[in-house]
Amino acid sequence: MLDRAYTDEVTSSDSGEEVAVAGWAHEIRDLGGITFVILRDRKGQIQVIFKEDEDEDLFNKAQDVGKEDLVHVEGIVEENDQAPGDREIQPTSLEIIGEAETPLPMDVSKNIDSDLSTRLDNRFMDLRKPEIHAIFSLKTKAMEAMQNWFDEDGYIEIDTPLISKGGAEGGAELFPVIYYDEEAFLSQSPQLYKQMLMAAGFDKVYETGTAFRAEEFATSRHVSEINMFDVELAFIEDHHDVMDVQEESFRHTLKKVKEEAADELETLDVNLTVPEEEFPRIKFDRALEILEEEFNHIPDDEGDLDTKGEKLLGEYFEEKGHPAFFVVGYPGEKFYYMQQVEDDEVASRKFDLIYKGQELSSGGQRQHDLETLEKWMEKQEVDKSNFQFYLEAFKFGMPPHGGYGLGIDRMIQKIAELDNIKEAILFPRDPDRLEP
Ligand code: AMO
Repeated sequence: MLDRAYTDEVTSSDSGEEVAVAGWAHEIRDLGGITFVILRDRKGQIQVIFKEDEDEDLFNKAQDVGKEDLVHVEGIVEENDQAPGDREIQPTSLEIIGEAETPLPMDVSKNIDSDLSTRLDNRFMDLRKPEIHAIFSLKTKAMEAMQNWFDEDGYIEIDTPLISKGGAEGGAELFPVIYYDEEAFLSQSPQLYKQMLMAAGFDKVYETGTAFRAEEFATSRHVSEINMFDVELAFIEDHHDVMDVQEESFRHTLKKVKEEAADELETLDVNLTVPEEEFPRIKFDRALEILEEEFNHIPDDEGDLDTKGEKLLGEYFEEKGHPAFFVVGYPGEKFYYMQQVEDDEVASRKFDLIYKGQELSSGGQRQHDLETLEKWMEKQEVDKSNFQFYLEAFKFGMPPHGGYGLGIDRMIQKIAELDNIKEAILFPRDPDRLEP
């Protein structure tokens, strides 16, 4: 390994010590006989000072360093309260490991904002920015916290196939792939497999995976390839048991992010509040009433809340101190696999979690009775022949169960307060973007 310390490991108390660092030239300042190179690695920045009257050769070498060149510096740490972090390096050697071509495809300094499309076109460069690093460091901590919650509660981590014969959610949103000599599809959701594992006696499972949606969209909250956190649990009473799991694990995640990603939140300028009170659980019909009464808004789609509806409801509940709430009991017609509430033809045991005015997850209690499930499939004109492998699992003792799928990218978007979901994904996919 190259001898180097991270910049955050070098402090003013190391004054007089020898150190080696490696990083990109974030800024170069030329003051006549003195050149400052601000070197950036993923942990921070450090100033390196080159003085012509102290080491002319090294000073001349420093003149060749260009912005975003990758350099390795050895030297002595000096305390300096004028320098960022109150310390700097007096170099004894300088090596340019990787030169950066000019002009740079985009500027990496914070004060020059490129538009999102340019940033995504040059994503490796965009990802060098400290505030973008903070998003992914925060995501690592958030997902660790989330998974810990489930691990500690005895859940089994699963991996389900990403290539399948059909989709769980509907035919139009599938990406076809050629699988040997037959057509197959990229998975939209692990849902059917999660359910089959309930019949396998796994009881409680979670999966951090990928889902693909071939929908047409041009919004700030959709992508074609989603990072998804899926959960399923058996022997439930009803969908409230599933919401309890979603609520507790989400609150735990927010709490851990606030504690353990405090630096990242500061870099992102986010003041995160952890909702301690119970998340309100309102019925779909009540959500429509609030929208009409308070905002004179009627969603476009009869059986769903539209983006504007979610946003307005978000404002309504945020004002009452609830950034997170559930909408429960959507019209069931579209969801053959959701359990219907008795004597209520329109309400299903489906719920959505809305956080800061955006849907983060969707789930509910499933239909576990084969006869009723098949009845709903017929009613919704779902071709049962594509689902035989799934229906088999209901014939040999399927426990009552439910679960949900949480959009990880949307969750990070909302926690980090990013305008666009794509900022929360390293290399996002949308209908117009297949590279980088
Ligand atoms: P659903 O289709 O609502 O439900 O998806 C669950 C969650 O995934 C996220 N999501 C998306 N994020 C970005 N871009 C998209 N195109 C996109 N589509 C979905 C959202 C959404 O709430 N099978 C059910 C889950 C279940 O019941 O277990 C499902 O996939 O945050």
